Amino acid sequence: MSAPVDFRGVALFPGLLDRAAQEAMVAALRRVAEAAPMFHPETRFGKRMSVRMTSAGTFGWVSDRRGYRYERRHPSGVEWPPIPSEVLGVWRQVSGTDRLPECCLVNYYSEAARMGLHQDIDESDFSMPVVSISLGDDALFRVGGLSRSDPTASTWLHSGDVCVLSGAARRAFHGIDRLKPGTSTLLPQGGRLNVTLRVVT
Ligand code: MD3
Ligand code: FE
Repeated sequence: MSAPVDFRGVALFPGLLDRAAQEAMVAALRRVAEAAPMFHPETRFGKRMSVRMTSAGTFGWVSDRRGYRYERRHPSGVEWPPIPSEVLGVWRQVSGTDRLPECCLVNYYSEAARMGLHQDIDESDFSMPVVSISLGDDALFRVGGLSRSDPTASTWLHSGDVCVLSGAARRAFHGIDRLKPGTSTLLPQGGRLNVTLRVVT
């Protein structure tokens, strides 16, 4: 494993997953989505998010008219499936902690989907990193500072790239502005899958 690239405090491991590893991860995520189908979360204002999501692990991230939160069950009432071993392997490789992730959030971006600038601050221990895995089409990732109005910088994330968010970057504002459709052949229908691993409690 080569040393990460520092991008505004985010540790980037470009191409950490080769094609075979990416394919195995997609297959594992398909099994997750069979047990816990992807859904479009709604904001508490009743607006549908453009990204579809599901989760694996003890907790999943959900959002609806009651607001957003971690839940032990999928909206259908079933428990979230276990985090795939392929995904846990990446966490072990890059997270630098012996704790295991409690939530594996899986985001699917169609060509038109985006994710507005936000912070991930629903977890209780910010000394625990977040690990993110990109699969499929290239995505324009934006990262700023600890205030929404801080200057931001952007970089493209490619299929197989892994990011580790720790230190100050763990609470930085970030988002996905857009995809570059047709840049990857990994997902037959195109689009992008992003996996984020978090310790919640
Ligand atoms: C920077 N996901 O799920 S991944 C999210 O590509 C999320 O789907 C985006 O933001 C995506 O919350 C960005 C990279 C990422 C993930 C978590 C972070 C960057 C982060 C947490 C803190 C700072
Ligand atoms: Fe986030």
